[in-house]
Amino acid sequence: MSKPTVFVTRKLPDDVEARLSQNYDVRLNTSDKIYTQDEILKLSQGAVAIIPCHTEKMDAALIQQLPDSVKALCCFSVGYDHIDIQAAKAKGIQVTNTPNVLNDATAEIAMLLLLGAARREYEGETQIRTDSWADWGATFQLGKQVSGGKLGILGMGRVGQIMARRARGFDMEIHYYNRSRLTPDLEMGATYHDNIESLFPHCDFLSIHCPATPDTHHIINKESIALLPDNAVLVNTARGAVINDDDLISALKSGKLFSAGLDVFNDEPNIDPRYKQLENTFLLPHIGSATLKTRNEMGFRAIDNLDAIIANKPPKDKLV
Ligand code: 8YV
Repeated sequence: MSKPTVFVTRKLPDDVEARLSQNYDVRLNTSDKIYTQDEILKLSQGAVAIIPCHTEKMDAALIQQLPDSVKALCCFSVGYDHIDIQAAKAKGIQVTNTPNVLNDATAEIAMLLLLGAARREYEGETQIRTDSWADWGATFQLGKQVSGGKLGILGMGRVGQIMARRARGFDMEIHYYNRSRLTPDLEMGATYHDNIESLFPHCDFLSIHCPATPDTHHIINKESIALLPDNAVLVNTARGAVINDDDLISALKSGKLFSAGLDVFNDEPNIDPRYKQLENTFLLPHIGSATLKTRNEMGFRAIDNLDAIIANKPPKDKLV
């Protein structure tokens, strides 16, 4: 019997591609180019499933044109803002994601950004690399102390909870907003706020961990930034769409915010060039989940979901 065809939109780790090849006739993307929507449609012909990354925007128009052979979109990502899941549902296509397996890696990058933005990593490293470090000084390159500070977590899901755990290692006081309050065993002493107007004034540091949805679109804007204490540090490892770039850049320029650590942006990789001109930004190229261990686990999780769908069983991470 011939193997079902699966189209993988981007280059995945070797072990993931090898496991896929065992049971499927796989259309791999060896050059890792980003396909246009036309190419996605062409490469989907005859495929029973697609494994897309967040770089493939699968909007309603594209999903409606997918061949009828396609029964599943098994995302290689926890976020699924790139997929119109209602359009998929309407076409009878199941959609899955890869929750949990990237919690630790993403929280590591959030902590790196928090520390790097607070202690002015970019300026320090630039001086070393450009031979412009004059000398040590008692008032030279003073940063903002993280230990013992108040950390606000916007979105206390799986990544937010790990971030809180890591921050407790720095004796930080944790405040959070989430749609629903966590149970005390998960809250672990963190203070719950049932709206961001209540949360933001407590955030010497704010780390964003909520998904990009219509409700969270540009939730970081002039009005919400004004609620933060002066000199706050903002960290984003979630999605660029939660931030209004004009308003964040104004706050970084005016000194309202001490600094920002950003791993995700609007319109990646063509980010707002003004971020690169600011000295009080610490910028990374969307590498929250970029460890081999995590990328393998994401791939295996996507394959587990695919295997279940092919076997007519409910996939673990079914979105629709
Ligand atoms: C992934 C992410 O690398 O999983 C997500 O939602 O943002 C990233 O960590 C990327 O989405 C893979 O498609």
